[in-house]
Amino acid sequence: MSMNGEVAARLNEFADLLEARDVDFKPRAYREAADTIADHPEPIEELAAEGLDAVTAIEGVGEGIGEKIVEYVETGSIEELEDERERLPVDMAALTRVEGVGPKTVAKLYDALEITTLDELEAAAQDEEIRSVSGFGEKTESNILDHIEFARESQERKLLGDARPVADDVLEFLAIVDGVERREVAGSIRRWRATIGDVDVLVGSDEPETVADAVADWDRVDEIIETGPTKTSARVGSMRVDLRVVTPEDFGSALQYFTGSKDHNIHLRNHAIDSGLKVNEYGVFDVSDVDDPESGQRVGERLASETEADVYEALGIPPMPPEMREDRGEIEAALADELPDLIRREDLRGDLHTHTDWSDGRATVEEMIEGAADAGFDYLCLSDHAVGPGVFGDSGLDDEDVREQIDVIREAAEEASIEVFTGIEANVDADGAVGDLEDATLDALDLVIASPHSGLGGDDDQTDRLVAAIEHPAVDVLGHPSGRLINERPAMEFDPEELGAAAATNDVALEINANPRRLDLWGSAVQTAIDAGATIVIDTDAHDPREFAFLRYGVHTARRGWASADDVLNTRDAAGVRSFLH
Ligand code: DGT
Ligand code: CA
Ligand code: CA
Ligand code: ZN
Repeated sequence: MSMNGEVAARLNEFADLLEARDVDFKPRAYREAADTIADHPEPIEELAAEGLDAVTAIEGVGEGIGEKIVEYVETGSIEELEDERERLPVDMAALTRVEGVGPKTVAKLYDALEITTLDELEAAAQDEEIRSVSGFGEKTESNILDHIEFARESQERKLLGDARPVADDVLEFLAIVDGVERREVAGSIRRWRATIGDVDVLVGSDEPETVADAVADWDRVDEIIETGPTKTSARVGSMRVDLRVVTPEDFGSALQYFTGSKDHNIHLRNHAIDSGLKVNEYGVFDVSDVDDPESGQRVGERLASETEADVYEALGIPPMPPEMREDRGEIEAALADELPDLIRREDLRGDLHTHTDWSDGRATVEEMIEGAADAGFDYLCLSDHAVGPGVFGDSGLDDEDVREQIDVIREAAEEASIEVFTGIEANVDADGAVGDLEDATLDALDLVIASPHSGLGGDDDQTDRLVAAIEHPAVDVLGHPSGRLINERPAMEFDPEELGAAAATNDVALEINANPRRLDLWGSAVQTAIDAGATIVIDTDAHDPREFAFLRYGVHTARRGWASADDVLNTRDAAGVRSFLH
């Protein structure tokens, strides 16, 4: 795992501390550098090891910032940052996660009330102390109370995109450990939840000590948090990994139990009880008519434990994929023999939302096309940002740029082994208007994505805004519909059923944006939208060919939404996609 995220966090903290004491310009430069580094494909520690020049070669990283990065990689701290922290000794990252609380607010609350942590902030709001600080009122106070829980959760949960690679590495490591007969991830990571509390790993082995010793010696482990005969908890980077060892005979029932979700397991257990059975991490037991004469308790014959499929079958329930186990109707569907045939990675034939260096992408038109071909796609849509308000500075394409780019793409497409669609990602403004290009420009393109990028802060329902965008005659795809950035910006409020119905009526596909910071739409919203008749499209929003690898997060999110291949636009061939487009 690279240090890019960690370095970005330090730079952001530095920016916040500078902003807190009213320093101009610098905070913005630090934040932009932090964003670039967070997304940078090369490990920052490797560049720092090469020297300052390699670091400042990254766009937006000047000498001053570069030196701090090298200092951090070499020494683990930044002297100037430590000085700033002394001036304002608060948990800046946590406090500014509260919607509406910025660095300057943090500084004022520290000066007036000595608030340094989320807990102290919550206590002060509950005790009605904040309203007494000059410049604050009851509204701010209740706003803080409303948003503190989101802030707390977001500091505890990791992005799937950061956790999954760790889980993959653990599995790969276990493959060569002596005594490991079976191995699998469990918990939220196996269900591909968008955020992960900890990474659960299950091993089937008759030699638990050997396995525990091997894990403790693994060079990726930074700390052993606790270790016992059957469970080891370790810290790998910032991730907690819980590894349990069970006998190979118990592996299936343990896997079922530790995969969860908790709600799914509770429902399953109740179903078992109704059938005179008992289910736990050791198996399924028949307890209908067996009494232990000594204790008077019922004990039962073990019906299943070795494989997960055995466990479900012993309960009379067809097994369903882990992504569905959220107690959203999957047990009822299984009992009715109505489990959907979920989409798989290999069903997808192309990517319909990507960027190039014409806007804020990092690769050329040709590099993106080549990368898509290498990723095995049959087609690709290049959909750079259109001009308009949002977060892209002046990088968006205007009408003339679009016309020029269409020619460039057509020319590149002639050389390409895959089909290339011309597209644009236009901004959905606060009223749902899709700006700022001429209708003729939109009509000249193969595919138009409309995505909300601005006006995302509000709490009120945004269904009408999104439906208005869907109803725009040129729009083919609604991109990352909620605008959420996981742990950073909450999703806007909308009714997924209404959205799904509008999308179905207007032949617009709703996106699952596979970028792990977004995963937008998410499982439950996808499920509702599909039920309402909507077509889904799974896109990477790649800004670089390496980001085509995000696709798997989109596929598993679609599976969490019970999507089958038929529900997803980009399982069709290029001609099929074309016939869907306006
Ligand atoms: P996370 O780690 O917060 O992202 O979510 P999970 O689902 O991985 O939860 P975790 O790590 O606390 O526990 C792993 C699994 O163990 C969970 O999905 C289901 C099972 N489990 C844990 N506690 C309970 C419980 O109290 N009752 C039942 N039925 N199952 C539990
Ligand atoms: Ca877990
Ligand atoms: Ca756990
Ligand atoms: Zn995009």
